[in-house]
Amino acid sequence: MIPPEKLYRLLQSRGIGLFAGVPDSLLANFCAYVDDNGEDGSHVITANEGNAVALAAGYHMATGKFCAVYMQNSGLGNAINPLTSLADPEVYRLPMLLIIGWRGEPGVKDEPQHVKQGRVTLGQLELLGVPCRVLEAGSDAEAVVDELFADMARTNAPVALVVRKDTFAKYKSLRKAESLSDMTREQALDTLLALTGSDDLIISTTGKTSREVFELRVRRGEAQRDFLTVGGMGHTSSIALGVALGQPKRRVVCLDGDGSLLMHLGAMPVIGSLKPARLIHVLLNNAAHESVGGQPTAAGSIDFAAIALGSGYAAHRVAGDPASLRAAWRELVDHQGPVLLEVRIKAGSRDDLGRPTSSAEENKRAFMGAALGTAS
Ligand SMILES: Cc1ncc(C[n+]2csc(CCOP(=O)(O)OP(=O)(O)O)c2C)c(N)n1
Repeated sequence: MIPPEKLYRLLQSRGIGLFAGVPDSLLANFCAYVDDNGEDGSHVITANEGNAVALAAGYHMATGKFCAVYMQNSGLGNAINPLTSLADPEVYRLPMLLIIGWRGEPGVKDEPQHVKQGRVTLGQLELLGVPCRVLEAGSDAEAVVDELFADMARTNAPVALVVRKDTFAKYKSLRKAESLSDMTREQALDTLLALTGSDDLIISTTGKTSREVFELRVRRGEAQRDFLTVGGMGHTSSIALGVALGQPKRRVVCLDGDGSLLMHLGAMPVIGSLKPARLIHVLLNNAAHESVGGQPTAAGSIDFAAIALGSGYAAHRVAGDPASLRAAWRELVDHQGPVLLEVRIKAGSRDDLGRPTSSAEENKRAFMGAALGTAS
């Protein structure tokens, strides 16, 4: 296995002066190392992967140096537009190194949302004309990096390092998680599920939130009927908006994460301008990308009341324990929406947390059954 430090130092020695990206579980040890060593401003966790590509473009133009942009391969979709119409040799020709975690690699068992993306990752890069090399535990990292930098010197455009599962040796983050409250996400979700009614339509966000919602339904002896946004991170609130527009009489509860909300924050003013009256947007704020290793988001110091109200939401409440959560819910539940309920939680989850046992399509059918009143 490759010690994260080794790759980090190697990249620095080849002219990488900035690291930027969105964390990935497969790259978690590397991301943690970068985070611990980027206090001097040489590391930025961006809201989405396209932002990181753009940041790399600006950094290169300002310094002549290069930025390493890390991401899960799911994030390639967010990056494709700035890669194709900004950094590409047919446009501005802006060099940068992409470091892409290869979830769903063919032959490696993974969750349904990663299978297609894993299969097409190398093909997507080829189609974009981005030279790429694969890095794995047994790779000669120096040789691979040198080949890639030779490609970058030749094209003066983006190149990619595609990283296989279990490539990096363990690295324990030195960062101390700052808890926004003592409530766990699972406690908050349990409290919220108890407050919702059987007629409410629930859409939950990517990562452990949806895994916990799935398990809580089992534990509560209730049928699965919530839409679990296992892929498409950042789009949960837009899915919820679509549901709210389609079913204006039903209460729609969007269970969002702070990383997810920030990824496509532009959805909020659109929700605010359309004013779906029965939409409750719940933000489970742990100020971290907890599902993929706990790397921080900017949400620890953001005034979500100002964002919500400034975006046209009708109200905002904040809660930090089950009692205040119940009180805030009571105040908001019949409020003319949309409303934002910010639930401050601590980072962390059960070690034995499982994954949905039903397929994504089964989940969709269960949700549609609840929405259309055809549930068995
Ligand atoms: C486009 C995209 N980028 C990155 C990921 C990897 N990913 C899955 S969950 C997650 C963190 C989500 O953070 P947040 O919404 O704050 O929820 P938390 O995990 O803290 O509950 C990330 C980065 C992804 N699935 N899709």
